[in-house]
Amino acid sequence: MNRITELLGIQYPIFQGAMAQISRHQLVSAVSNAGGLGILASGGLTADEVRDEIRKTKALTDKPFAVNLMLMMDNVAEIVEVLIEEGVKIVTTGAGTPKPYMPRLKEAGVIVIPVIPSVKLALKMQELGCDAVVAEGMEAGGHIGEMTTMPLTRQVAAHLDIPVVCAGGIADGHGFVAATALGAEGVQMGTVFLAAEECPISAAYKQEILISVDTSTVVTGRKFGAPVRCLRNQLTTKYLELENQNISRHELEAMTMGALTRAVEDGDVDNGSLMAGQIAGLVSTIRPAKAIIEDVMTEAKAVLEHLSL
Ligand code: TUI
Repeated sequence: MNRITELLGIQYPIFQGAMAQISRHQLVSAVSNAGGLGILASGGLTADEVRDEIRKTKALTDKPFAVNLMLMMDNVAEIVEVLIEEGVKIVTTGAGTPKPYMPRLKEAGVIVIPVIPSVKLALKMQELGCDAVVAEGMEAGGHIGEMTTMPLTRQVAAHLDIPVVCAGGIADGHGFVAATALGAEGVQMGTVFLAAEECPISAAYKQEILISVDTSTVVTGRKFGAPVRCLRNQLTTKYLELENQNISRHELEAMTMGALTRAVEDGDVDNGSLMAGQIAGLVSTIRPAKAIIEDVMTEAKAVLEHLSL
């Protein structure tokens, strides 16, 4: 037991990252039923779709789960009301500050855990009354910051009084122990859950994760201050070529419009956006979410036993 498991009433301090269009009720309920924290992604959904996902999750698990607010979306206020109406107890946030929604969430007794990419933002979140933070390094998939996981996690843990969860580059017990050694009280993993049996992505996207290696990911959109990490494919190669020329952000955005849906739903691994973190090279088997979580904990114990100074 530590502050994270106690705060959230979960068995293991393992969060499943909220992946837009992917972290739906099937995966979320499997992770929560296995003793971790399943997190529903609201990115790209309408408030009614979020309500539907919450209800479907509740029908599949009686264990704690969370909903993630993607703060770049314009329907966040509406989603916040749905979460409160549906009695959601835990909210994580990403891609911005939850400040405007804090009074409403706290008045409703919701536990708020923002994902942050720097110590400065972590301190702000603590001041705002957040309950914990997820320090996410740029090894992660999707929308990322600039700090890498190790220096970020260590410095956030050294500066904050509230608990810290570490994300970005973790997929097994070794990563879990490393995160703990840096002062984190839990981990958040996304990429390894892409290969979960219950993860509802196309078979082709899953297969690309299984065959990827350490250097398979690239970061697009750096030039526009909106970096996104994905598996390298035809789309990212073309995007990076154009990014290096004087092409407008608008034109590039048109190219990536609907790209995540193409990967997740259509299995178009050439022209889709296959968001994944740098640890994808370690993920080589499809397992149930329960096995992923139990393997992390079993391996972490073995790693700890064999550590010596
Ligand atoms: O949010 C993420 N990762 C995501 S969101 C996403 S959806 C998307 N789809 C296509 C293009 C772009 C996004 C895919 N991946 N991770 C959490 C995260 N949050 N990383 C970085 C941050 C962050 C950044 C700025 C958190 C706070 C922040 O605050 C800035 C401010 O407003 O003060």
